[in-house]
Amino acid sequence: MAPALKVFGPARSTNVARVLVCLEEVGAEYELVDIDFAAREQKSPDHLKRNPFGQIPAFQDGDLLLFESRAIGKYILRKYKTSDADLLREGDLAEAAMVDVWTEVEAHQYNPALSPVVYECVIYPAIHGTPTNQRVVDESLEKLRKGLEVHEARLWESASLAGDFASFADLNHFPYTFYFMATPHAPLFDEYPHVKAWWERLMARPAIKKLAARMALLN
Ligand SMILES: N[C@@H](CCC(=O)N[C@@H](CS)C(=O)NCC(=O)O)C(=O)O
Repeated sequence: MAPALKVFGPARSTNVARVLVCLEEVGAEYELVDIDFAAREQKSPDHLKRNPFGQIPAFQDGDLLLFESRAIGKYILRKYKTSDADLLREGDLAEAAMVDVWTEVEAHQYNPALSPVVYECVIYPAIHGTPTNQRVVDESLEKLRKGLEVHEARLWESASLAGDFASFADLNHFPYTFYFMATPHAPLFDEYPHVKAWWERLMARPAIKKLAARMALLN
């Protein structure tokens, strides 16, 4: 029987990978349904029912259709929470709040600074064949340095972002940082030893390792 959960979009897409990491962390069965970007399938009427912005990922659990990768991730972690896989910490108000804080930091501080470097150095050259816009990269790296100082200070205090436990907030950093590490700017992380050590611990998680192997680099 086909698994009840469906994720729409390829595993190499960063926002799809964010969802898949959560599924792998909880060990849920799922079906990955490809969306053909060359045929603009993401804008097709069928897909717009799943994601009204015509984007990936989309997610289906029976009659429930969801979009927005972070919201989908939270749904999965809530539904399949166990004592071994408790990545939202909703049983503890303060811990859950710290997971929320660092999830917001990833979405609104870290990702907007780091992702343009990934688009300019990895994704646009691979998909559109366009050269890297160095001005965009330089401006983004400057913002990223400021953000990494905050991460460094936090990870000097605790092993992971929300506390001394791995959480959804850590996982969310994985997809774009994974591709950032394939750019010429990866050595930037060496300047932040606690961030570097945290990243290496994240990369050692079995779910992350599995996804990293599937996110075939776009070259
Ligand atoms: N905030 C959304 C962003 C989704 C997004 O940007 N998806 C991109 C691929 S990574 C997409 O579908 N782009 C195609 C398009 O906009 O037509 C999420 O986290 O799910």
